Amino acid sequence: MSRQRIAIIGAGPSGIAALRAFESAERAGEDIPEVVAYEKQDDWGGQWNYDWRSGIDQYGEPVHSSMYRNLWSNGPKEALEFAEYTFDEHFGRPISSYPPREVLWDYIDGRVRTTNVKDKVRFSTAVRWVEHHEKRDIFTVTVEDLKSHRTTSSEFDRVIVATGHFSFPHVPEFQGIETFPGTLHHAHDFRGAEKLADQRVLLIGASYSAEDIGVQAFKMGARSVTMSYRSGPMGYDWPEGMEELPLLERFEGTTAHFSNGEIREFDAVILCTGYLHKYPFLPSDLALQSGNNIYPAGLYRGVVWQGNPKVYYLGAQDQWFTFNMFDAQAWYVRDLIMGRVELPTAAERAEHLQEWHQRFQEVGGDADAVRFQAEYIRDLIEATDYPMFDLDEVVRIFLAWKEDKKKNILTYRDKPYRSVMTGSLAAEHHTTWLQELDDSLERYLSTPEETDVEKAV
Ligand code: FAD
Ligand code: NA7
Repeated sequence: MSRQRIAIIGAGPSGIAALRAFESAERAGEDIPEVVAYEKQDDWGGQWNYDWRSGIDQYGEPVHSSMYRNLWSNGPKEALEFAEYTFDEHFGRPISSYPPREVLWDYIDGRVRTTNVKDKVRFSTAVRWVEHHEKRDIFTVTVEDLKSHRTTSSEFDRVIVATGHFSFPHVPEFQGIETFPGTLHHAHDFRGAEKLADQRVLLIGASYSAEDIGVQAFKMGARSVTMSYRSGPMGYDWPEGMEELPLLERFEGTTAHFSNGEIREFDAVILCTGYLHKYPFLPSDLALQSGNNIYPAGLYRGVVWQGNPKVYYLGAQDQWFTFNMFDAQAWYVRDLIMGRVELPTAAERAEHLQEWHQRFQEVGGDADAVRFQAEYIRDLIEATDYPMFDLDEVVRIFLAWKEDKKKNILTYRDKPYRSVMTGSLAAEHHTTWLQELDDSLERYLSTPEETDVEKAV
């Protein structure tokens, strides 16, 4: 049999996990398929590869990353740590539990920096179309080299979709919003809160983006921060100057009317209304259609496309766990592809899907959702040689994190957690999140003199 050819679309944390999974099998002496990854950005890291642009990038492509300059991890790093490459190994010493974006990019990159996997990535190359040929059971993948404008097609036996699902903003209509004269954009285009100083800011939505952009705006001196919820409030003990109101009903110029009859004036509005699953390079019979949830329909074990089991998705679920979940998925998909794990029949897969879908339907609340995702990951790891880790302890870390946020939404990022991989306790950072205004890797890893820390205060 000729060597299989595998296309990986996207080289964010999920695509890199797939590359790493094959590389580790190769290191163990196995013959691996020929793997080609396509990444439309000039470098890898996906969301963690910060782009100062918003809207359209230098090649005329939609900007991928929704991350902002001041972003720090929104959950403890101990919950996302790779089981086979720890933070201690990468940084050579304990670091704090909530590193800034650049530090996490460095960690993702560090795991594969010294391997040959970067050679397998075609950077600045956008996948334009994927077509499955029924008779020959192969895929044609058509890509554009964004630098040379050359379009080429190649054939593959299987396709791994790892393009993420937090890049295409969901932009609902609000009555009268076209009359709002202040600054107005979606969280996807938000790059930093500095210019919100002294502004009256409205964030529509009640999830991670609203919460974090809200506290960033507060930190940078916004005059007021209002967050508007549809289903229910986040309910944190917000500091003075921050508030939650029910759904926004309509705008009249700078005035916003809320469903409880309250009225406020705003200078800036940011829609934190989530993202769409969108795969413009896939025909509809291969494209996942889903809301942002932890068990998207049609994906056996969360990764195998039921409509064509030679198409796989990584990272398609809403995420409590992130990097280590992508690894568990990538290892499982690799083993399916390499024949180390047997793919059940379509009927068996449908039954499994139904069973897990039922379990997903019974999830009631966040703590349950975290446990569900932990069990999902356990099921994947048990089928592969990815190192099992203490998932129950990670669940406890997530639950403690949620308690920390309830206690104080402005200080939760200062708390250290213990790694389930190494047992080492995170360092206390030299500067609290609220006082730190320099989010760079250099500053993060520095050991500033006491006077510098005082200066930052
Ligand atoms: P992505 O990171 O989105 O990577 C997908 C890659 O596919 C990108 O590099 C993109 O350029 C490429 N691509 C897309 N389309 C094409 C195409 N047609 N052709 C070629 N390449 C393509 N997670 C955490 O663990 N902690 C956090 O604090 C955290 N904060 C977040 C904050 C924001 C604002 C957002 C949006 C997400 C955050 N996340 C966080 C979740 C984040 O999505 C994951 O950590 C992770 O980046 C997902 O990895 P991925 O590889 O699946 O997708
Ligand atoms: P999420 O987590 O998908 O949340 C989207 C939010 O937007 C959620 O609170 C929704 O309310 C709200 N929403 C959606 N449509 C509307 C309308 N029409 N009106 C009012 N509110 C609406 O997206 P985020 O951007 O917060 O987070 C995505 C990722 O980025 C996440 O993984 C983080 O790590 C960073 P609902 O609860 O559905 O009523």
